[in-house]
Amino acid sequence: MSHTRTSLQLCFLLVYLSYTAQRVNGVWPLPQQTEESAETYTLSPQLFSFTYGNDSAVQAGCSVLDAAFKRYFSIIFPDFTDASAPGPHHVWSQLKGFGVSVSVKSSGCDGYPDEDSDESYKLSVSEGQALLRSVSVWGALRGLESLSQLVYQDDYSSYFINKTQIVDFPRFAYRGLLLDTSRHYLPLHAILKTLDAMSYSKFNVFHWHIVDDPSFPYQSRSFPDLSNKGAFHPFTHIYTQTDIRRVIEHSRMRGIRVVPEFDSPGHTQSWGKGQPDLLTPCYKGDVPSGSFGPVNPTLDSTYKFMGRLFKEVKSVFPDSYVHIGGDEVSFSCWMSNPNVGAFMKTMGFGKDYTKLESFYMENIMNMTATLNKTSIVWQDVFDYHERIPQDTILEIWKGSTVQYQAEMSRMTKAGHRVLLSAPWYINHISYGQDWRYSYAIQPQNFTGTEEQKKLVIGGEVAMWGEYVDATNLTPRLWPRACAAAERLWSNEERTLNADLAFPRLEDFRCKLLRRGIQAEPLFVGYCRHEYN
Ligand code: CP6
Repeated sequence: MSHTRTSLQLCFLLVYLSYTAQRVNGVWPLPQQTEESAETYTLSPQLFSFTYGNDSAVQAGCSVLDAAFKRYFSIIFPDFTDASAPGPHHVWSQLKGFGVSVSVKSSGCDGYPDEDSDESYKLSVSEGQALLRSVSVWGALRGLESLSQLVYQDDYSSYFINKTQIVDFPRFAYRGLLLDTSRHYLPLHAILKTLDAMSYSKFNVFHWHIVDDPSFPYQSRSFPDLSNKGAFHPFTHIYTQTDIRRVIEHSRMRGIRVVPEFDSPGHTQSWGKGQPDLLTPCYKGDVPSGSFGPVNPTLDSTYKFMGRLFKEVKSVFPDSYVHIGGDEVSFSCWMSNPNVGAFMKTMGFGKDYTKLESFYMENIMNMTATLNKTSIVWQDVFDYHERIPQDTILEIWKGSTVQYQAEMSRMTKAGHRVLLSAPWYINHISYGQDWRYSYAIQPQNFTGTEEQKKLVIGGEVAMWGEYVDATNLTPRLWPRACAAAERLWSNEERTLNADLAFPRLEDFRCKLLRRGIQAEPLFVGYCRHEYN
């Protein structure tokens, strides 16, 4: 009896093993529609090619896709080198070729992705070929990513892909990730690597919280003293204009927008070192105490400086959005300063310092509007300001689920577009599978009309930098950020169950390792190719 049971179990085990050896696979984040069949094709790197479809509006010479074909070839065939290529042609002749034909409907390879980019694509994998169709090159990039995730290897390192049909598009247009390069400087390679990993999860916005209280690493052309005096180190811990161009180009090649944040009037201690008279002198009694508070909103010179800074920012960062902060402004220094008091009186603000704050932010928002930029501000600005320009995007970072849902109701009722970040502060860590909390978030669960729900343009994973530098950035981000990536890309109904997502995410984490991203484990287990 026990003998029979054992062989029965063994039989199941073998079936299970042969199944997993074939395929644990899938695409992360889950495509909107996938039809997969058991029909399997063998791929060989020697006979695999990417081509532009005859009817494609973009052809060879398209910078974005030419480069993507090279990248994805290496991703799909990670252990292929010319040296490992079999020489004699009779070996090849046993293998069939496989061509990926990419057809893009509208022309344009040299531009930047932006808020209205079409990221949809259709992918059809059949015998000997894959057809990838998209409206824009940005959609083609998303399709190439999905295609690369469909390819798998057996224990003998042969490559396979199954017959598959995918129809896919993002649920939300804005799927962001915030990096904070002020609390700790992140070297260029760490930022570029993060951009690579973002593209694997179909994130499309890099929110660069580039400066803050502790350091000012942005090397400004107009105001070089900001980084000369405000960076942790004036030569080694800065982002030069060349560095920034590299970040923007690396992002563009992956369909990722770069939205810089120059946060003011709070969070600006480091600005004061290189820009005299910018910050408010705090007073102790009748005399300046020697310490400084937020940006001084009472001086013309402040607005002249901010105007020139944002004019430069516009010339450096091509995206139509710019983040202007506006969070966590402490009033105590403003309150201590008699000149600020006199200004309050002149302006008729009484003792209401939120009015002063509003006055300042209004000036900044007018500047960015004049520069044809859409402003993003932290939720604080909405909380203290009665009338914000209608097209300002509000980013929610505070509160419990109940609190931020109420906030989203109010903001969208006022007609503002909103971004949700509060539940995705993944700089916070805890013991266990905290990706499940991120996965459970439903950004449109709040009281409001369909019109209001449409004003949720997406969300952001935030990696604040107080306890994060290049040593721990990657494992803290990945695979935890992937949970939000799926929430922001995929169909809500098809991704309700985290237990169903778990094996797919485990598999995706192994893919990240295979691609050189040191993603931390989700739980007990192993990857077939462990590269750490
Ligand atoms: N820096 C800036 C921060 C934070 C914010 N703005 C922050 C606040 C609370 C937490 C995490 C980050 N470090 N400039 C708020 C948007 Cl828990």
